[in-house]
Amino acid sequence: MRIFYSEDHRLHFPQAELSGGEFVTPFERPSRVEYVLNRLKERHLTDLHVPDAVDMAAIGALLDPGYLTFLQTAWEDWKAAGMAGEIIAANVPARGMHMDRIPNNIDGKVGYYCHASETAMTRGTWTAALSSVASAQSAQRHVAAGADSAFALCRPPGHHATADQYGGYCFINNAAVAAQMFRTSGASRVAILDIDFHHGNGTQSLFYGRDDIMFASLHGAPQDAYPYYLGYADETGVGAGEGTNLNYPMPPGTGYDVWSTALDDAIAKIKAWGADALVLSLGVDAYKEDPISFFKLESDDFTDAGRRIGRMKLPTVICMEGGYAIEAVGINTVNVLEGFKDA
Ligand code: OKP
Ligand code: ZN
Repeated sequence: MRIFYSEDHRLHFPQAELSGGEFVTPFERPSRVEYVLNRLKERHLTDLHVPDAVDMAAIGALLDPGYLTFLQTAWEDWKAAGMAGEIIAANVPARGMHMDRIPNNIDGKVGYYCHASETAMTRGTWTAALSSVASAQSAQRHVAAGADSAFALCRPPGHHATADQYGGYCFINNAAVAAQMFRTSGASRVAILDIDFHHGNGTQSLFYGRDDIMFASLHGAPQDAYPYYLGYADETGVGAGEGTNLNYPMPPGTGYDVWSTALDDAIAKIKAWGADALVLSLGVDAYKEDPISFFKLESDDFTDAGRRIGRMKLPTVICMEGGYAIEAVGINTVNVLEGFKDA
């Protein structure tokens, strides 16, 4: 399996994440990637490639141009305004306020384009986010050209990012861009399966009204887990997209029995729908030791999950999302890949 990965992810490493009322070292940190790379090497998965140059047009086809310009220029504007620290949203347009008027002031702009203030931006965030989506794009092109699958070792992750908002450690929705590129390269029906512990609110929102891209997500129930305000089972799509959004929210303590039943159901529905390509949003934070999640998967369960997904026999782009029990992130991620390959 070809693996796409860029060192430029390192350029995104804010000093701080707002967590529990204090600033902590971000859970989403560069060393996560080191653990995955080391484990890939240990398991002789060494077909590593630097991604091709980013295809901005393919990103612009899906995301808001004003948002992309904001991401590109935010650091410069923040510094020009005399801000001493990293970019952190301190205010957002809340209930009863204007949702569609973009302030000129950078502090106002940041809140307009952000939905979760735990996520800081720093000097290299834009470059890192572009390198991450470039890996997803190269993986998609490799699969569209005939490979069974490819792994994009994306960092920062993407599934919380919408057409015009960052948050939840995500800036550009890598999986969504890859899915849209599958449409452009000839697939009629593309499914995105999201097994990260957190609901992929960004991916859901991008395709909610569309019948050509199905989204299925297994995640911590929004009553109990970030992103809190989306991810309920009754969110099934709208208009033409009705029936192509599948949410499987699950409660604290959920283990592999229940989780794999949801996975099987999602897989059956994706197959029945007739998907001809798959994008897997691969987070491994459903692991029992994950510091910010509450499912109880064991490392071996990830191998089994990979096998079940591999049995779909669909052309598949696998995009890295979350996973914060850093010692185990490599093992769990590579377990999914190995299960997938051996299916
Ligand atoms: C990103 B991905 C920690 C709270 C963290 C944001 C979680 C983002 C997860 N105190 N809230 O889906 O793994
Ligand atoms: Zn997650």
